[in-house]
Amino acid sequence: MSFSITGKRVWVAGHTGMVGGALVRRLATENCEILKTTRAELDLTRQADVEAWMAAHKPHAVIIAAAVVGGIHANDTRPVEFLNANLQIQSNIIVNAHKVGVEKLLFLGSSCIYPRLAPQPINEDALLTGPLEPTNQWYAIAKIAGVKLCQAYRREYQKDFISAMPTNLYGPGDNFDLASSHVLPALIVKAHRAKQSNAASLELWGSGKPMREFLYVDDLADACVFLLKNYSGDVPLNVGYGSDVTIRDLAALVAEVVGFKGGFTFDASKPDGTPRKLLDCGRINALGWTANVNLRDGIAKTYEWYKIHAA
Ligand code: GFB
Repeated sequence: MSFSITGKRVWVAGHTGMVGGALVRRLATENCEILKTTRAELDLTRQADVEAWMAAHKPHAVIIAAAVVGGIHANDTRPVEFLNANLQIQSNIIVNAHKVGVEKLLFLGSSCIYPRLAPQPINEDALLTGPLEPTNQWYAIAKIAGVKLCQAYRREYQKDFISAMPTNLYGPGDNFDLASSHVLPALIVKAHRAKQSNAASLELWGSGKPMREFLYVDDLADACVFLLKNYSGDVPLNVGYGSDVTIRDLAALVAEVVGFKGGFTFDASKPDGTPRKLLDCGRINALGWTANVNLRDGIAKTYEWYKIHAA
């Protein structure tokens, strides 16, 4: 079953974020009208405001890229926001999408919704088969609820609401604040500053041994548009890059791209998080989508963006 977005109003909820920005870039190449709302115009945690805005603008399609997101430390220390604000944002949008007759909705989950020790690479069927990683359980529970709410609308009201599970993302528009960012932008900042100050080394959190898969955000945006058009199923589909690296090897690659020639130290007081989370992308690959931007090129593009906009 295919869905056409030609001539349709597509609301990118969360367009000021990294994922939303990439979606706007990608949708600009399609013949559709992109609806956007800033936080000042519409607070997505306010149910009545979301209801009024959606009733007034009646989007045909919605991509939920709005969420409270952050790296391992932010997740671990701000559990209320990661659980409650995400539940509010996604519920307000999904419930009202049904009310105003949205034809297609794409909810974005995250690879951290899978059990901490899920068999690798992680198949979609691993969902809810074991305990979650404690550092991001709050965010994971909210995202699992979003996936389930989409499935519930499919079952009870035959709505074409689907979900995708992206792996760890990075790219232009990322958060480069060391206290709340994910590892890849943090390493870009640390390597850039260490190079500028001729430091002998830069510090990594944890042991450097965990493995992570990184997907360039424009690849995710391309996958989202692909799924909007070509996927209509109950199963939340994994969207990944296809291979992973240790945090230590990622740091070496970032250092190479940035031009930092020093060494690395490790802060064992910081958590490692999940030992590994590599997604099995067999399902989306079989539909005809694969990632395009390799990790080195993606880091180089992100570093260029950082130097211009965030350094
Ligand atoms: O990207 P990250 O913060 O989150 O950390 P997760 C990944 C790994 O990099 C962890 C290590 O083992 C960190 O200890 N790391 C090393 C660092 N140096 C640094 C650093 O300077 N900053 C950061 N942030 N990490 C998140 C979840 O988990 O993944 C979210 O908490 C979300 O909910 C996201 O799902 C995709 O990959 O561990």
